[in-house]
Order: sequence, then structure tokens, then C-alpha cells
Amino acid sequence: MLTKEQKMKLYTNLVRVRKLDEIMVKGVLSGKVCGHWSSQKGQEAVGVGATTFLRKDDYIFFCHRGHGITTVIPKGISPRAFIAEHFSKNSGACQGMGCLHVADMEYGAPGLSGSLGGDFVLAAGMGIAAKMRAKGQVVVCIQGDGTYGRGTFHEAALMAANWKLPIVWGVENNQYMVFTPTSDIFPKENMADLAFGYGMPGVVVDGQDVVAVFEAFQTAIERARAGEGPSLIECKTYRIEPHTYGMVDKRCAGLRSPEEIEPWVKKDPVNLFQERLLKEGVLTQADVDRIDREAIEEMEEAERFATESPAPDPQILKQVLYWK
Ligand SMILES: Cc1ncc(C[n+]2csc(CCOP(=O)(O)OP(=O)(O)O)c2C)c(N)n1
Ligand SMILES: [Mg+2]
Repeated sequence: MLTKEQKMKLYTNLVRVRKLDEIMVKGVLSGKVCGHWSSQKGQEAVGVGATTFLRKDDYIFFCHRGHGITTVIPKGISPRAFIAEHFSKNSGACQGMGCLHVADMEYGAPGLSGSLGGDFVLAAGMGIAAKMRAKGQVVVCIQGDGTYGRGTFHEAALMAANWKLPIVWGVENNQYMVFTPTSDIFPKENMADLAFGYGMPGVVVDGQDVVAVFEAFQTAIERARAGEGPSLIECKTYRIEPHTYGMVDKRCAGLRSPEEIEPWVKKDPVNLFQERLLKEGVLTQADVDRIDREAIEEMEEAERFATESPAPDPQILKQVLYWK
């Protein structure tokens, strides 16, 4: 059962991540972000529910979508470093070296693999390390539905299941992989059924409901910490945004109809949780306004910090280009 403070923390993280996503969209459209941005708007409850109450020394692996915002921000990484990295600046924490690779091992975030699906085997490696250390650390690895089509998942899932590694596999099933509907690729209704072959629990959860996501992950995390091995949690959500900003696919190149998208816009995870907390009396309208204002201030301050940060040392580019 979540306490009032825990519910407020979950809600606050949802709002913080949403504001950061909006800043990143603006950053791409204004040319400040060097690269692209795959918005995670409408999918925030998955990462936020899964990682808000992790231990600092737990490990997270995240999807390319949102470049990890729904997990790295709840885990404690500063939005200042995150935005500076995307503005190709030297934030002190990193040197503006690549926008997908927001990493900080102090917070158990090794960064995203350069190829989708690479994270499964990296997570298995971290799972082995966590098991050997025996300090109760867990690894949470959340990837997109399309990414679960990689063979690397089989390798990692097999090893994790056989060696009872402390890993929670999360599927952020937003029903699309670029333009391809997941239902064209995956033969069954639930990707959670994949778990059956590895002898681990497989759970389907409403990915718009941050509390349901939290509870499903909590059960799996406790199981992993107790040495009972991995679980797979499929969070059903939907990509309301284009695959990526900077790519002409606002409505998936005409493949998706407004009738398909609009019901999901109404199932916005931030609004749904806000309504619920107002009804339960956990939040007042004044709390909602304050949390909104504080999140905007935090992200605007981080954006200013990024804008004013110096460019990276040109020497570092030499190292990348010539490896000398
Ligand atoms: C190995 C590999 N194949 C293809 C790509 C190109 N790619 C980038 S995102 C993406 C779609 C992935 O779909 P999914 O895992 O469902 O994530 P979503 O974009 O829906 O969040 C693809 C194919 C890649 N980055 N790496
Ligand atoms: Mg997808």
C-alpha cells in the first residue's frame, strides 16, 4: 500500500518528466538539440512507476524513447546534465558526447547500448555482478516491444532464468515499432507470454496506471532481491507521438487514424493520476498547481544551465575522430 508521500512522489516525477520531454521537443524544433528526440509523452507511467522507489545502487537500462528520462530522472540524475548533454555542452558531468548515452554510474545508469537490444545482455552482465556482490541490488531493464524481437533477449533471458539473476525485464509496449504495428510482428496478444518459456513470472499491466505499474514491479523486485530470479512485466501503453521529432510522421505517415489515437490521448497517465489523487484527497488543486510550477522552474533552470554551459573541449572530439 502506497503512503500519501509516495503517491505524491510518483505524481511529482510524472510531472517533472513530462516538463522535461516538452523542453526536449522545443529544443529539437528550435535547433538547440543536436540530433533527434523520440518523445515519450503519454508513456511516462511505465518508467516512473518502475523506478521511482529503486535503491540508488540498483541498475537501470532504458529504452531509446525519451533517452531514459522516465527512469534516469526518478533515479536521481540531474536534468541539468541531461539537457546539457543534448545541447552538446560540457556540463561537468559529461562532455556532450552523444545524446542517447546519458549515463551516470553513481545512480546505477550505465547508459544505452548503441544498438537496440544490446541492453539485454548488458543487463544480464550487471545481474551477474549484482548476484556476486550479494547486497540485494536489482537490475531493471525496460525496452520497447520492437526491441524484444532481438535475439539478444533470448540469450539474456535464458542466462537470467537459469542463474536466477536479480533482473526485472519490462516491456514498454507502445504498440508500434517505427511504422510497423506490433500486432503484425508478434503472434500472440500478450508479450508477457514470452516469460513462460523461461520459467519466470510474466505479468500484463495497464501502462497508463502508474500505481499498477509500481505494484507489478515491486512484486518482481522483491522476488529478485530475495534471490528467486527474474520476472517479465509487459506494460500496455501507446505511442501518441511521432516515432521521432525531425521525422515526418506526425500521424505515422497516414497509417494511423485519429480514431485509433484519440482514446489514448484521453488516457493520459499524468491526468489520470491527478484526477485520482484529487478524488482521494491526497492532492488539493493548490498542490497540483505548486507541483506544476516547481517542475517548470526546475526544468527551465536546467535549460538555462545547459544553454550557458561551455562547449566541450575540442581535444575530446579529436579523441573520438582519430582515437589517439
Ligand atoms: C539493432 C537496431 N535495429 C534497428 C534500429 C533502428 N530503430 C530505432 S528505434 C526503432 C524502433 C524500436 O521499436 P520499439 O522497441 O517498439 O521502441 P519504440 O520506438 O516503439 O519506443 C528502430 C527499429 C536500431 N536502433 N537498432
Ligand atoms: Mg514500440
